[in-house]
This record gives sequence, C-alpha cells and structure tokens, in this order.
Amino acid sequence: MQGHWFTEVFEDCYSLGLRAKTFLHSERSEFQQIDLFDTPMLGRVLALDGILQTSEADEKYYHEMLVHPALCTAPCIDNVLVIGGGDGGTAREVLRHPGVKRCVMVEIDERVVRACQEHLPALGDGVWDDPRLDLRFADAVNMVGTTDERFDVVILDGSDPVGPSEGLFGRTFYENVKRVLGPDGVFALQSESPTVYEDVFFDIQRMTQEVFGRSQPYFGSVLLYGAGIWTWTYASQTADPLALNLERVAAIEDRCEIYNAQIHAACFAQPSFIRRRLAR
Ligand code: SPD
Repeated sequence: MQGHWFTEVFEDCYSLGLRAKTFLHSERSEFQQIDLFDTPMLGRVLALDGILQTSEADEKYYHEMLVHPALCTAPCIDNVLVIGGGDGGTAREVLRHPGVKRCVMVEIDERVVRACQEHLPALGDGVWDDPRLDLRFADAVNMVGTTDERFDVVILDGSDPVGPSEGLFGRTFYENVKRVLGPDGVFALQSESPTVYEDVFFDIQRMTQEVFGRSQPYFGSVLLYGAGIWTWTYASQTADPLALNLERVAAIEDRCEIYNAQIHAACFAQPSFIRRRLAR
C-alpha cells in the first residue's frame, strides 16, 4: 500500500480516515495547523487542526446546502456577509447569485486562504477575482460585535467548536449577527451533526430560537464529515425558509449539482426524535 492514512479522531471514540497519496502543504499558522493532501477517493482535501474541512469531490454537498436555502428565500440579497469559509467554496456559491451586489468575507486566518488559492483552486473557482468580493482578514467575532455595516444575509462557515471557531458558537455571537442583520435578514450556519455533536446541535437550535425567535435545522449528508447526518440551521426574525424565490433558484440551478427546489422542500423535514426534542 502506498501513502498514509489521514485520520480525524473524535473524542477518542469515533474516527474518519482517508488515504492520502500526496501531502501538498503543511504549516502551523498563527491560529491553527493547516494540512492539504491529495486522496485517491475525494481528490484534494483541506484539514484544520486535524479536522477534515472540505474535499474537491464532495464539497458540493456542503457548500450548496449552506448557501442556497438562505439565498433563495431571503427577502433581499444585495449584501451578504460570509464568516470563515477560507477555502472559497461558500463565497463562490453566494456569488453565483446574480442578485448579490456585494459579498464581504471575513476569515481569521489569511494563511488558509493563501494555501487554498495555491493548492485547492477548484474550490474558489474564480471567486477571488470577482469584483463583488470584499475579502477581509479579521476576527469575525469582533467584527460583528463592532461594525456599523448592515447585511441582508449572514452565512457562517466555521469548523467544529474548538480552536479559532469556538467563539462562533455562543449566544453573544448570535446576538451580534442579529444586530448586523435587518429584521428581515437571514442567518444560515453549519450546525454539526445531531449524532456526533448532539449537545452542540441542540444548543445551536435553542440559542438561535431564543435570539431570533424562529429558527429551523435542515438536513443532508456530507461524506467527509461522516456522522450519517449533517445539519445547517436557518434563523430569521421574519423570513420564511419555505418561501422559495423560484426566479433565484432558476438563476443558479444549472450550475448546482445538489440543490434544487425539491431538495429545498425536502431538507427541512425533521427526523421524529429531533422534532420531539425541539418541541419540548
Ligand atoms: N466537522 C467539520 C465541519 C466543518 C465545517 N466547515 C467546513 C468548511 C468548508 N468551507
């Protein structure tokens, strides 16, 4: 056998492994360990602090589902804020919408962006040159707490709640996101797996419900993250996640490999154990 296994271990009880045929890049930035490697099964892969983040072959299952439910239902999509997402996949999906006038992307670690631009260019797919992209290297927790800017949609593309992403999982952060969104604004975030990260998933549901008054998880599957089921969460004071803007769907669906109007309707269906627990 050639190459090495890259293994992500979760709390010493669950692991995800991928054969790495070539290591492309490895560095310790100011914030985290950054690794990029090539795999026979999923193409090039990014890991941060040993946590698998994205792969060329299955990133569409994650990025399309993170972005399009919000962008296809928000009353207005002129100004979008992307938090994290250093590989470029989230900003790429946002800017597929011709109606987006400006996408501010706030990523804490410039080294992740630079390493992905060099070794994972397929993820950005030209987004770095889009004049609507305003890329900033800053701490988003601080930015949403202090900025006077306002946005129509905020998309949070963070890692698991450890290391630089930890501050993106708390009530104060959600209150500040609500502050930078108007009353009709929409917040979409990756919200982990109810099987592997049960407490984190239900904490996110509770806190976004309390802060926004309304929030709903939605469901899919991402091979790279294992766990069987993956979730994102849609939170808004007023916007209806099922009120699909069909014109916006039509404008992007030819370029999507996962997302379409039927997937949108289906992904908000809740497994019974989650529905019961959220109803309590
Ligand atoms: N368990 C890892 C979850 C990572 C979610 N974010 C991925 C970043 C892809 N742009």
